[in-house]
Amino acid sequence: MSTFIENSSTLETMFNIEIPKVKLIFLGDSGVGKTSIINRFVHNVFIDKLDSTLGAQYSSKIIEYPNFNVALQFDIWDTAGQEKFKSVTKFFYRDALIIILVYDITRESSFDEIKNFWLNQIQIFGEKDAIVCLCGAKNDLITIEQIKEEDARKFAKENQIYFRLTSSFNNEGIDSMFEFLGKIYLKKNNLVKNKNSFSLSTKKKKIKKKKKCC
Ligand SMILES: Nc1nc2c(ncn2[C@@H]2O[C@H](COP(=O)(O)OP(=O)(O)OP(=O)(O)O)[C@@H](O)[C@H]2O)c(=O)[nH]1
Ligand SMILES: [Mg+2]
Repeated sequence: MSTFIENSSTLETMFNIEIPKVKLIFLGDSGVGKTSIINRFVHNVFIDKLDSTLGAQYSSKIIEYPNFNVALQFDIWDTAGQEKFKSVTKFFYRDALIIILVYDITRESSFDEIKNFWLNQIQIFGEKDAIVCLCGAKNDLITIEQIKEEDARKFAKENQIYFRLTSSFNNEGIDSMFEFLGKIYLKKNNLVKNKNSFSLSTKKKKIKKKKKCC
């Protein structure tokens, strides 16, 4: 179980702790649903007719992992999928240790682009030890899917990347995708703390207790 914390920036000063941060980038063709996933994760909203992202956009959110006594801040970069921005996107790969590659399950061409373009780009510009996840978006539209889950899963396995299905519309698979990738990042970088260390939750509880007795 993990908890999600909005308004992350003041937590470190409030509780005098250092929260590990990871840069995460979203890649994929225009209209596949990258911004919608981020909007759902960060603000829990779905906007039906979104404008295409221009350049790139930053947002952040912290997930707390009470079982690991640690929290992790995701510094999220949403990139623009439009053709004219593709050459700019490469500047965002630097230090991105989590990469989410998004395709639209109802649009085969968006999956072909992952195979023929985005994976190559990651190999050229991406950090060598980045955690990469293939994400099939718009899973609420499964009745008109063009890419079968088993084919996408097989492709991910062959390329040694993780795989997740999401729907921003239904709020399905999004929190769990971030939670899952964050957990892999924490373990890979030995950031999981032992049970006796002083966690954010412990600090919050102590502060609450103090308030009661004063
Ligand atoms: N049914 C359904 N529609 C979705 C979903 N996610 C996004 N959409 C629709 O797809 C459109 C495009 O989504 P965006 O999130 O803007 O796509 P994007 O990948 O950020 O596109 P660019 O910014 O152009 O790169 C949205 O306006 C929504 O109408 C989803 O989970 N289900
Ligand atoms: Mg966008």
